Amino acid sequence: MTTTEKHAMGKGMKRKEDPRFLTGQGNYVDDLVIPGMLSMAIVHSPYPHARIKSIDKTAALAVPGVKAVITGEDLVAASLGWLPTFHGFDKQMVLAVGKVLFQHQEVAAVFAESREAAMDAAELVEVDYEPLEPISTPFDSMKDEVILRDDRETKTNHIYHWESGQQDETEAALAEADVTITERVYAPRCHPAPLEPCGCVAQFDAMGRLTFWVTSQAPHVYRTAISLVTGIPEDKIRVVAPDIGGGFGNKVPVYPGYVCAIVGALILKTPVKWIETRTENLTTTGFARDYHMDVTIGAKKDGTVTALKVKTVADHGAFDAAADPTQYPAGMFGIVTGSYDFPVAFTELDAYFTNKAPGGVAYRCSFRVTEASYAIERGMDLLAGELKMDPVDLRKKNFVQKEAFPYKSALGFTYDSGDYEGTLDHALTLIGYDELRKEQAEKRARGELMGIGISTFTEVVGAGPSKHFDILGIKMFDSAEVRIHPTGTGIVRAGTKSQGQGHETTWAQIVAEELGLDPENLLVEEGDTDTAPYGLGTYASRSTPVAGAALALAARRVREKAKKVAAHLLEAAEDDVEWKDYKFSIMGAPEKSVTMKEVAFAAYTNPGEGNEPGLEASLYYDPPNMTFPHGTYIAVVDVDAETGEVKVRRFLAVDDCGTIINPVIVQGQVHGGLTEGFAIAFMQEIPYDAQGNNMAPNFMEYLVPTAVESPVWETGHTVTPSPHHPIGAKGVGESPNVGSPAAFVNAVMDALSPLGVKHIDMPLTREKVWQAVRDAQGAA
Ligand code: PCD
Repeated sequence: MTTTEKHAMGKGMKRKEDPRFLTGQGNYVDDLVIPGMLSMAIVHSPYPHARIKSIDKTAALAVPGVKAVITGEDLVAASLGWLPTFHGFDKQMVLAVGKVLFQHQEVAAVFAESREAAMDAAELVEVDYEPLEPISTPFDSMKDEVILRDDRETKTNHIYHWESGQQDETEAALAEADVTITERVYAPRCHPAPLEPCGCVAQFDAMGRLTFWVTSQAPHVYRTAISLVTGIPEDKIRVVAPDIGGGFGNKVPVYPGYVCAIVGALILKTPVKWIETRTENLTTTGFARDYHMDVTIGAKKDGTVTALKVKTVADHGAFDAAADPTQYPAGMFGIVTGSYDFPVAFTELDAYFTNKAPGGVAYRCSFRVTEASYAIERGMDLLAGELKMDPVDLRKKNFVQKEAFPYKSALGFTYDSGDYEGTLDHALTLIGYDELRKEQAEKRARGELMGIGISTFTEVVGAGPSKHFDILGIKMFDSAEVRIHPTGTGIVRAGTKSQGQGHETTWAQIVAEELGLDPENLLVEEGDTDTAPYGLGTYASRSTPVAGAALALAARRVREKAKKVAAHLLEAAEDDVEWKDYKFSIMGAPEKSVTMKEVAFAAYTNPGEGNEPGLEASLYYDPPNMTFPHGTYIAVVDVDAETGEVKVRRFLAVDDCGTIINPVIVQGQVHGGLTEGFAIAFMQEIPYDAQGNNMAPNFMEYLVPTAVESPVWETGHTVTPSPHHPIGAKGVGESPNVGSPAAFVNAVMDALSPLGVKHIDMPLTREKVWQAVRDAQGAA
């Protein structure tokens, strides 16, 4: 077996980047040390809503080593007071001027010779606040009794209304339905909480060129945004995203700290580093979810669904900094019809400002897909309960059938491919569903609470196409460049940026497969805007669907070029040469062949008359559609009625992400995402009290599961390739986070169903479960 055969597509090659990560030798932003570099610290507001009467810098400036303190007024004077948010509906104050709008909002930035001095001085910046009444819920906000944003022309806290689908038809179908269920389900405010918080280093060189090292999931977009905000010409900006310790959507937006660091480096003429603290990360940077969803499903007696209506109230905090594509204020929430063939559907959403941190980032989901998936998968279980049907039978009755693809949903998406029943059946066999139901019946007879929860989700990932998707007007295509060196090794670049996903391995495997080369010797480079082709970055599981396609096609371009050289080496007409078994050979005479390695050398030494020397290609890819991965997740839980403790005894995830590039990486992606989904279902929330205080500003309150708490994950796969992707691959990184919360909650509700408990909002903490059991017992 050649190394290509051993390592190319579909093989579980070990991650090429891991030796560096596993030996503590990654290069993160905070590892960068430049002589003379200053440290920046930020002053945060203790109040969620207050007027700023005055700011006194004197005591801070007196701290030894402190070089400067800047405030919002200083930035406004330099026309840098506001940041555009990525989808373009709103803007965000860089440093507060006049009023603070959420607890921990950035009020001033301090620059000093050491991090310690900067932090000490930040505590000495004296801000005189006049506290105002805060608004902590969108339901209070919508009354418009107090208008939070005086900078906006419209005097209301309502940000936007969005709707999709057939309202009248849906209402009519619901009125006629034999059975309807309605439930308000809340996807609580949570936070991506990457292990490495956000940070940056800004440096101007003698020629006035800015190099900006930053924890960014989208370096090119940052370069353009920085140019637009600061007026620095784009050619005078280099953005470098070095190794990143997890992004999860948190590192998509541009944050106030970045602007302050650049301003500091500019005025103080020395490099500036800013590294967030954990509390800053949890309290000021992009939160996720905070959607209150009223789900209504109508069905016939036999369980056939006839209509879906979902009405959402969204809490966007003080600024609408959701990182959604311009035309999609509620992201891809339209996937809320899920895997089911709803004849009609209607969804509407209203978003409001509150005195909470801004954000609304796509935490491991393609912009609000997790919320949508949770709503429909909970809804289907509630309907099954109402109809007294097994949730498996209800789902099977309503699945979009395998033959129906491409399938146009009632809310307008065209699903590319899927086999929902096949995947569900595979999962039922793997987990031994019938046996589990038997066991459950026995336990129930003994009064024990065992639950089985199912989620058969469909996702939409891989934005573009560019006619629908853009960030700040920049179209959501992606790009790749493949250069093969004379000795048959090469360098591969893409417009994406790994934050741990393993692109250094999978991108090499895609190119190796197309070119018959060894992926070990294809260096993958991402994240430096001076060298990478322009791309929109890595989030929304878009890298494989978009850049992955660009890589395969760029490699095929290289192969076309190589074919001409091969024809010259084989002394044959180009039309008589074919690419087979990772080699060029003469059609009908396979013994006469040349390898890509031989061709690569010839491309630089003996390309042949009329053939262009060298062996490289670059390509921009605008996908014709998105990809629609799906899966069946099954959770098995035991609930202790006395303590409210939920034990997740088993969890199986069967994913279908089309053609798999690297099964080991895919499994790792699924394990990681399930652990996050488990945390969201059972322990994580960023709640605000009625006074607007953030109640989970650190890891003592915001719980991150370790290996000790996490269940053992079982995985499986089915493969339904995407028909429009050059290698048939769909995204997978987000699926476990999208599909699992509903499986966990459905399992707990199934366990509690004998008591008559219908729904508890996440996180399902012991206390909440215990309380629900008590209330149910009390009522009985
Ligand atoms: N794959 C394979 N095959 C298939 C698919 C896929 O192999 N079929 C693989 C690839 O290549 C890569 C991975 O896997 O490596 C992933 O992919 P995707 O799905 O395409 O994705 P991406 O784009 O690359 O990435 C993104 C994602 C997201 S979205 C998130 S959140 C998360 C995930 O990813 N993040 C992270 N994962 C992860 N991991 C890690 N480690 N880290 C991190 O941070 Mo967002 O929207 O941002 O929220």
